[in-house]
Amino acid sequence: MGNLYLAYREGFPKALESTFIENIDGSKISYRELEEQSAQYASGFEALGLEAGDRVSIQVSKSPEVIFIYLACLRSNLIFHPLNTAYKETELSFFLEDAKPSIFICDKRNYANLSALDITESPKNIFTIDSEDKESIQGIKKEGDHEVVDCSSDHVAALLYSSGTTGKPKGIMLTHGNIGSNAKALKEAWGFNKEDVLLHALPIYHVHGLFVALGCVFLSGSKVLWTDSFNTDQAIDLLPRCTVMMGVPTYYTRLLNHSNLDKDVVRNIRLFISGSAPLLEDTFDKFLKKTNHYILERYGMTETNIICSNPLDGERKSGTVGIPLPDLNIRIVDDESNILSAQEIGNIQVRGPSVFNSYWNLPKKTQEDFTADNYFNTGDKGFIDLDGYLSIVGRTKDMIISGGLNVYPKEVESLIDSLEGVEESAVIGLEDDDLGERVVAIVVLEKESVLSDEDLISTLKDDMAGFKVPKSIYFVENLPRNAMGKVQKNILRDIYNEETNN
Ligand code: MCA
Repeated sequence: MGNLYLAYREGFPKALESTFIENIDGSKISYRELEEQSAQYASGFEALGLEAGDRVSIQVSKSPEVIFIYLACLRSNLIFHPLNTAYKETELSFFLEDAKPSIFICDKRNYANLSALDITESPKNIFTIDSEDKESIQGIKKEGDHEVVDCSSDHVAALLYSSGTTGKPKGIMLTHGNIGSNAKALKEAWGFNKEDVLLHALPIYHVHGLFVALGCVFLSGSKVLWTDSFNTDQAIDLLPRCTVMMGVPTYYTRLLNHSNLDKDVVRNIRLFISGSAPLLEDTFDKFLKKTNHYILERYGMTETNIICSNPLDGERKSGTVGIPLPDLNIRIVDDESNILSAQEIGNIQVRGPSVFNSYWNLPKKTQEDFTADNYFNTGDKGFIDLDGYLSIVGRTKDMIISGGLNVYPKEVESLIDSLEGVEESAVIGLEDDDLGERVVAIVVLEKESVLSDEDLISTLKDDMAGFKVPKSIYFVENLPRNAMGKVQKNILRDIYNEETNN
């Protein structure tokens, strides 16, 4: 496939004046601007001396400028490294220390705060995103044509981090081929075409909003109605002008709670897609009743891109994530690696062109997570039914999915346990009508400690992205443990789900 930019470019409309993005204020960005702006940034990066494989880290609010920079990185064969805007200094320090970018682009607010970062070597070039600043990245742009750098589909296009059940977050390297092959498969699977108008309310620092949503748009030359974040009123206003919406289940439950959601609002929609977290059958059923639409649920992860999808034509089975995309092989194995038959529950493994090859600088971890025949262990448990549809029934890894964002209890527990006055903690996910699961902590305090839940929560907020911070804290004398001394989180989940649901 070569450089992914060229593959995207082939999908752009012939008339480059066609709209790529329409903003909420009615202003528009054409495909021609997308092409010109990405060329100018790419020339600017090259003039700064950046070379193939250098990292460009970016932590800024959602804006079309980020898309120009993403495409510029592809054009110049640089590695795009987007960061969640919720990350605090400690988290950011880790990512910059690990990725060692040549360029870091941040919001003005964070630029003033950079001295607080705990890193041994600062990126050589640090810019803000805002055009008015004298340190703005926009100042590097160079007018004129840019020749897209030739590269193979195995070159790394993006670095995205995922935390883990133990240790520090791992950088997942996604190649031009990983991202491009998946975007092509999804465009076909979901029937994207140039008449489509996508409601884009997702963040663009994850696979979902960046590669899945925009990949389908680029390859079909369709249009995006663009919002900075998911706001239910805004979505209700925009939906009549859209043909496709992609979102996490929280978007759908919030739409269902809006009094104006009805069949008329969705009259032009041909497809609602949900992913990043399990869609409850109740949400699927209520949405069908309210709108006549069967939400299409699909399954993916940062390491693999999208693996399975319910069909565009054919039965969308609620409670399943559909069938594997073409070229992706899925198998269910037991703990001894024996391959299981249909209907049998086991560990989900996947192999295919969209699956990453290795973690950034972690060869041993990469080896652990792949089998000898190159299947990736997803860490999810599930089964394939007799029609070939996959259902996810649990996880082997201790992870919470809150509003489509992964939270690793171990990371939150480590921070809580490091606080003065805390003896130990257990972090669990409880059922939540809005977020699917919400993070809560069960904490044992040291004898004399007078810490309150508010104290703990506000301290945690200083050092950790808000979505990871427990929504509530419960104090106990002891944590329940099994004979091996392991905390029995299932018991805690039962107790507190019951307590908070009544
Ligand atoms: C924000 N907050 C959250 C979350 N988001 N708390 C728990 N879980 C969350 N997901 C907290 C903030 O810290 C803040 O706390 C308060 O909620 C309000 O923040 P705000 O940003 O206004 O929240 P929101 O607008 O209500 O956002 C919730 C959201 C958003 C709409 C569900 O998180 C979202 O858009 N999620 C989508 C994530 C996504 O794209 N995931 C894809 C990754 P305080 O008030 O205390 O400060 S997975 C992926 O890419 C794979 C490949 C896949 O399969 O898709």
